[in-house]
Amino acid sequence: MATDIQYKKTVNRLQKSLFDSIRVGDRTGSNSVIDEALRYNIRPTDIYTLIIGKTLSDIGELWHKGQITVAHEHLSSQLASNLIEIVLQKSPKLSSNGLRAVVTTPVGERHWVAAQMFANLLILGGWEVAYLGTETPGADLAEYVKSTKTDVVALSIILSSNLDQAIDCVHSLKDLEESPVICVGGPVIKENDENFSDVFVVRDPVSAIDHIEKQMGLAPGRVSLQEMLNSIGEKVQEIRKSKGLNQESLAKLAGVDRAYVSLVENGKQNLTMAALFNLSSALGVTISTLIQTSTDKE
Ligand code: B12
Repeated sequence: MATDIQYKKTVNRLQKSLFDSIRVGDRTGSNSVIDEALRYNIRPTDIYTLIIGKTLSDIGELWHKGQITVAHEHLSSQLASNLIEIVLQKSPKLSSNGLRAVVTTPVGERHWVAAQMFANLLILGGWEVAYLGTETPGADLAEYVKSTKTDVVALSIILSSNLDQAIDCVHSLKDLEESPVICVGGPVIKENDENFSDVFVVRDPVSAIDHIEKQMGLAPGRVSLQEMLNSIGEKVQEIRKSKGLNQESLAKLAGVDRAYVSLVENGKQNLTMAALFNLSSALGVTISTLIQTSTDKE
């Protein structure tokens, strides 16, 4: 199982490769970096924030220092947008939670990357999401939310000059008879801003989703089938190695093929109850040890 250190090293390496590819506008190269990240089971949130987001900030620094033109920056942003969608298409999604969200930015805010990422993270979490792109006026946003019976609205604000328009959105939404849960995020927002009272003001997308889901009464720590299979595979491999067994010997003890053990360890085998029972007995642990996910432990 990848340790935290290995995981972080892989994330840093992939971020550097992505920067090198995106900087020269290499679409194929940047797609392969994201494919590799998915193969290494890097979490979508980390691919978004630590790999793609960090790369765009680094590209932004070059632009800021006048080392690249805005044309280069635009190309980087377009490539990033494509990668954000690839992660969405290729990652396991939770089953529908029956809730609707809208994600957008207020008028004046043309930075869309964070909003697109947040929209996709909600989709992966089982939400039905309308991502409206940028610059939705408050009154129109409220009208849309009312007509679609939207449960949650998330706004991304990157420039402080757009705070007034964000406040306008919040007021329009709060004036609705059935006002949605509102969440605003971005680098310039302040938790104690009285204009955002009764609004979730959260910078980190993962805590934002946790907050929203708690507010909506959803059970914490839901995982997809694929995440569960990956977690079982990692657990089996970790315990097997700690007992000094190779895949062959574990297979013999559990009465299965070596190839089966390999598939299980790579999260590629949808296990039956009998297989789980045999593997856990061969490893000398209970079934619940194997099926406990990292979220259960937190
Ligand atoms: C790309 C980019 C652009 C592109 C935007 C297109 C696009 N791709 O979205 C373009 C060229 C259009 C642009 C224009 C401008 N930009 Co610009 N841009 C950037 C750049 C390089 C990357 C932004 C980005 O996508 N970052 C990656 C994302 C993932 O990070 P993030 O936005 O910070 O979001 C994270 C958190 O803040 C949070 N978050 C954000 N929103 C939300 C929402 C929710 C609900 C939650 C929970 C969390 C959350 O989660 C994200 C993940 O961790 C940044 C540089 C940088 N260091 O970020 C400058 C930057 C943001 N831009 C800046 C500026 C000044 C401008 C311009 C005013 C420049 C100009 N003179 O014209 C214009 C303004 C345009 C406008 N009206 O909006 C400044 C902002 C400084 C400030 N705070 O005031 C920055 C920081 C560059 C700099 N160092 O000066 N920009």
